[in-house]
Amino acid sequence: MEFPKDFIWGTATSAHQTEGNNTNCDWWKWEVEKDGKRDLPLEPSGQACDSYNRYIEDFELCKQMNNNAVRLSIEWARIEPRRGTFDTKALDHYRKVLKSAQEKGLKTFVTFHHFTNPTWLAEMGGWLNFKTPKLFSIFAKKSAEYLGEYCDTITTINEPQVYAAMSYLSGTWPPNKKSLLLCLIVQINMIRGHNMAYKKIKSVTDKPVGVVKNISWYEYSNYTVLDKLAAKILYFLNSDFFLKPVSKYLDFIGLNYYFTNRIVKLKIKNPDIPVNDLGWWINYDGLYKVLVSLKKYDLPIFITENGLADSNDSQRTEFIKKMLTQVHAALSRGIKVKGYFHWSLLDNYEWHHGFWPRFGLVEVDRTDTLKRTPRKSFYDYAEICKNGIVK
Ligand code: IFM
Repeated sequence: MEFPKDFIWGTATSAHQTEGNNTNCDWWKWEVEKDGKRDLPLEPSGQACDSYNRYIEDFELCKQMNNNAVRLSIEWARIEPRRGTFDTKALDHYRKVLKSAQEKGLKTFVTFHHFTNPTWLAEMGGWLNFKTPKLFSIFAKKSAEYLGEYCDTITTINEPQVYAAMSYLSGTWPPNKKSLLLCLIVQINMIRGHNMAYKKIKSVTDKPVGVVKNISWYEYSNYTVLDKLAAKILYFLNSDFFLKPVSKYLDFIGLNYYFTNRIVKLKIKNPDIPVNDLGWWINYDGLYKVLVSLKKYDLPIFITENGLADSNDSQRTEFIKKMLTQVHAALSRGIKVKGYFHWSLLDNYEWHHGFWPRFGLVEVDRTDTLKRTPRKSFYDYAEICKNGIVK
């Protein structure tokens, strides 16, 4: 299977999960304030992968993998440590980081919000506050002004609905709320936040701007017609419900695909195999189906994340090849898929799970050295990226 010559090949990471010592954000506070009363997070992010300092080494790994792009995020809490105060040192740091990626021949796909919020924002109610979309758009404009030159592509918010559900519905992530209403308000504010940020970013740069949406596919059993109905409703809620209201303000769609859910007798009941280390059902054709469903937007699509927790690297190469087979099938059907980013370059901080799930093409030694060691799948992916061919 041959991919187009200009296809984007990369890996993805985020700031809080890799940089280390992201002390000024809500996640850090939640991690260090853990007392005996709660189990989560399993461990704090601490120095994570120390990518704040080791970014050059990380980009060298991307190059070694024949990638032509890299996806990463900048940290709002570092750039705007106090409301309305922008830290030029932090902006200069990201300028250096992005410039160094570009100098290595990597196009930069830069996300402005990836789950974490500055503590001052969290203290005023975070994404529940109707002022937050505006505040986000101010931060986004400032970042685009300062860093736009070094961003090839910008994405505003990463997985807004995952954030809303984990933080305000299941209550797993800070601020640990369990309310359908609050979850809905957060989604609405994130829709507003994206639209406002898009306009503000576009006023200072002509770089393409999109959003990153996690979309799971929903299958259903033949037991009852209600399963079909439930699957359709759930699919709508995790795709078009968010995408439709932002679709006027998108130059492309960033798609994160990890798994499919199967509805059996109105419950999610997925097959036991194949699964990754986190128990997520690996279903390849779900990716194809999601891509087909996005065709109606008639926008370029980048797979901004796709990957698996696989500590002994026994499934990763096959996973990548089979997912890319689905991407290729979508391309043959005229769907404008422009690139693929594997999640992740490195083993990193998997939020409330801590560090045990291993998503990296590169293993990170969690003893104090944080030594990076490419896994076999790293070399297999490098081979694919080299010629844009999947065998
Ligand atoms: O680690 C996360 C990432 O932050 C967002 N998308 C899914 C990944 C794996 O869970």
